Amino acid sequence: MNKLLNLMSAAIIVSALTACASSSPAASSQNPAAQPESGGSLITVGFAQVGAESGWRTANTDSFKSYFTEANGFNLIFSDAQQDQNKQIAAVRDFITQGVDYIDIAPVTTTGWETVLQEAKDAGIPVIISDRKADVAEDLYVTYIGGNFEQEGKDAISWLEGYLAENNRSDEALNFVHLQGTIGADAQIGRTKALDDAVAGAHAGKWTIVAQQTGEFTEAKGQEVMEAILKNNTDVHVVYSENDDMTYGAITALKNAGINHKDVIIISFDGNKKAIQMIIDGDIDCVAECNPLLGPQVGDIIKKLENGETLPKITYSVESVYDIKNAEAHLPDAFGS
Ligand code: GZL
Repeated sequence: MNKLLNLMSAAIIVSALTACASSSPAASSQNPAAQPESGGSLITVGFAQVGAESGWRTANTDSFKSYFTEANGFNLIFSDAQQDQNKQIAAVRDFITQGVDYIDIAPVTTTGWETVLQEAKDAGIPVIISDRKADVAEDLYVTYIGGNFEQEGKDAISWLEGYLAENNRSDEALNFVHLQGTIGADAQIGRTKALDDAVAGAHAGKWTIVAQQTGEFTEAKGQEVMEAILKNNTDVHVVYSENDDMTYGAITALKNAGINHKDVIIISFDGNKKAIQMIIDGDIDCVAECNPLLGPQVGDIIKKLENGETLPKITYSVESVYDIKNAEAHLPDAFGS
C-alpha cells in the first residue's frame, strides 16, 4: 500500500512540475532555450535603441529603463546604436546569441531589417517594434506601437490652415523651410509626406518649399542646416521642423541671422516641456505631439504575450496638437525638460 501511495505522490509531484513548466509560455513555447539570466523568474528583454539624439529619445530611453526593472519582473539589456543601423542590427544579433525572451527594436530607418528579424524568428524570440516602423513582412514581428507620423504631419498642416484663416492669410504665398528628420526614418517619411502632399495638392501655387534638408533630429545639425539655408533665403514665412531639437537650432539660426523668429510661423513635432514652454513664450507656434513614454506600453504587450493573448499588429499612440490656446494647460504633463 505504501509503495502505491509513494508512486501516486511521486506522480502528483511530477505532473505538478510539468504543469508549472508549461504554464510559463515564455520559457516553453516562445524560446525553450531561453532562461532569463538572473534567477530564472525574470523576463529578459533586449532593447535596441536608436541613439540619444534628442529630448524625445532621452525620454523614450528613460521610460524603458524605469519600467523594465527587476522589481517589475524584468531583466533589461539595453543597447544605444548611436543612430547607426549596423550597430543596431549587431545589438539584435547579440540579443539572439544571449537567448533573451523578447526583443524590442526602435528601427533607426525603415529598411534593411528582414535578415536579422528572420534570425530572431528562427531563434523563437518574439520581436516588438516600437517608436518607428520597419518595412518587413508581418510574420517577422509581433506588433508595432508608436506614432502615426503622417497623421501628425496632417494635424500640423490642419493647424496651419486654421491659423492662416484666423489671421486672414489663407491666400498668401508662403515660403517654407522644411527641416527633415533622419532620412529614411519612419517619422521623417510620414511627416515629410504630409507637407509634400499639401504643397503639391490643396496649396499648389501658393505654398513653396524654398529649402528641404535633414537636420538628423539634432539641435546642432538643425542650427547648422538652417544657417546655411538662411544664407540663400531670407524671405521665410514658415519653418516646418520635424522635431523640437532641430526647432531650437533653427530659432538660434534665425536670431543669429538678425531675423525676428516671432515673425516666422514655427511648426515643430514631439512636445518636450521646453518646446511647450516656448509656445507660451511666443517662440514656437505649434507642436504636433509624439509620445515617447512607450516603456510601460511595451511592458504591457509582453505581459499579454506571456498570458498567451493575441495583439493587434499596429497600435498608434493617441496624440494632440498644442498651440497658444492649450499649451499652458498641457505644460505640467509635457515630457522631459
Ligand atoms: C518619433 C521619433 C523621433 C522624434 C525625434 O517617434 O522616432 O526620433 O520625433 C527622435 O525627436 O529623435
